[in-house]
Amino acid sequence: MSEFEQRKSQLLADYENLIHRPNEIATHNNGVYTRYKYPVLTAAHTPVFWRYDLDEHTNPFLMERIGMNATMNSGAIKWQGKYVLMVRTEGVDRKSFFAVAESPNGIDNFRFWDHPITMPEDIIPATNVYDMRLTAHEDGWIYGVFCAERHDDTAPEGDLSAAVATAGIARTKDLKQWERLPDLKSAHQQRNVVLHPEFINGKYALYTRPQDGFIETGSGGGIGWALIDDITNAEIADETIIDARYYHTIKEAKNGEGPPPLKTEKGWLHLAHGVRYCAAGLRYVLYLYMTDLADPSRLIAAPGGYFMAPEGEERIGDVSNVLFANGWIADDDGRVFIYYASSDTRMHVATSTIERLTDYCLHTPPDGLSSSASVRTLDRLIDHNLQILPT
Ligand code: BGC
Ligand code: BMA
Repeated sequence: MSEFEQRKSQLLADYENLIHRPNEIATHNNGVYTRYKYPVLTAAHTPVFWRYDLDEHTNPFLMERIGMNATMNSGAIKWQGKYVLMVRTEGVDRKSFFAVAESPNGIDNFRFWDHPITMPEDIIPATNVYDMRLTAHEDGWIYGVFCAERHDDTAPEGDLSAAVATAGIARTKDLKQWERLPDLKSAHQQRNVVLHPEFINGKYALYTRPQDGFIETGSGGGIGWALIDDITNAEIADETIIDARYYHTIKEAKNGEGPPPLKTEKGWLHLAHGVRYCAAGLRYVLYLYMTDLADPSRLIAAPGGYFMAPEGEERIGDVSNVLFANGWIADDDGRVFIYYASSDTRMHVATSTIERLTDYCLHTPPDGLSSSASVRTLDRLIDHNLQILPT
């Protein structure tokens, strides 16, 4: 066998081993969720035939021709019995695109479909698209709402970082062919926009995240809520804040809805991210909250603090100290698969159940917003426990 052929078979064999590596439950368990030892997707999980030209005539050195940098912030859906991720895949050229990876069990054996998604453009093409939320809407379509980013041409000459974030909207019946609808019209820039799965008073409902600038939310007070008359020409008329940012909390600087909320007997269960500033930059953690079943814009539970924060290797990556989630899947048996990305680099899964997550939301003490309130809350639990524990 030629050297070329040998390396090629090695590459393909290593790849199959990686894809089929069984995942394992991580030992540490706090009763709320279970982490897994291995990421479910990394850049190395993208197909070999995306990265290498496998033809000896055109690539005699068997070099990587198109490098992949990261697989992160993925939408999720149970689709034809498979656990499907809509992966934000990022090339070494810093462009993100969407690609589907599916698994038979939700925790390992994720494999990419042969081709990435070809997403039709809106009237003004975007430079970068990312962080898609998949919503199976009761109107029968599967919607993908994602961030569409363009350079801000009103910025002073030479400022190449000024950008405008809008919500791109597309829909599909098969996750392959997409119909692009016009981007969301909003008085503010928008990132982290999510479509609610049900009609509310006959209208589409969006979780929004108004922001004054591309990075800074400024006057944008948190996660918003807006009813939309026509999804094929979506425009925000009124927007109310349903989950506010707050001084000296995990969501002081920004917050944003994660995946579409899950409907439970006790209310809508929401997964979101909260951001705070620190000397190391921005720190992104995940948190949960619940809203009323009949009125999903009414907050009914806000457990204090974070639900998950970066741990171990999760803390390090292209943008370190970040957990971000925009996909989860609830199975009929109540199991929940939480797909989260660490440090803008790789995808992980954590599992839990609707029962545990709602219990967590309804019985975790809320943030008392000061050190003395935190001590009072802690003392109540300590006193309760000391009555139970043998002296
Ligand atoms: C990046 C996103 C990031 C955003 C704000 C974009 O250019 O692609 O990952 O969230 O900037 O920092
Ligand atoms: C953004 C998000 C994500 C990213 C995060 C950290 O604001 O929308 O794309 O994971 O910052 O870089």
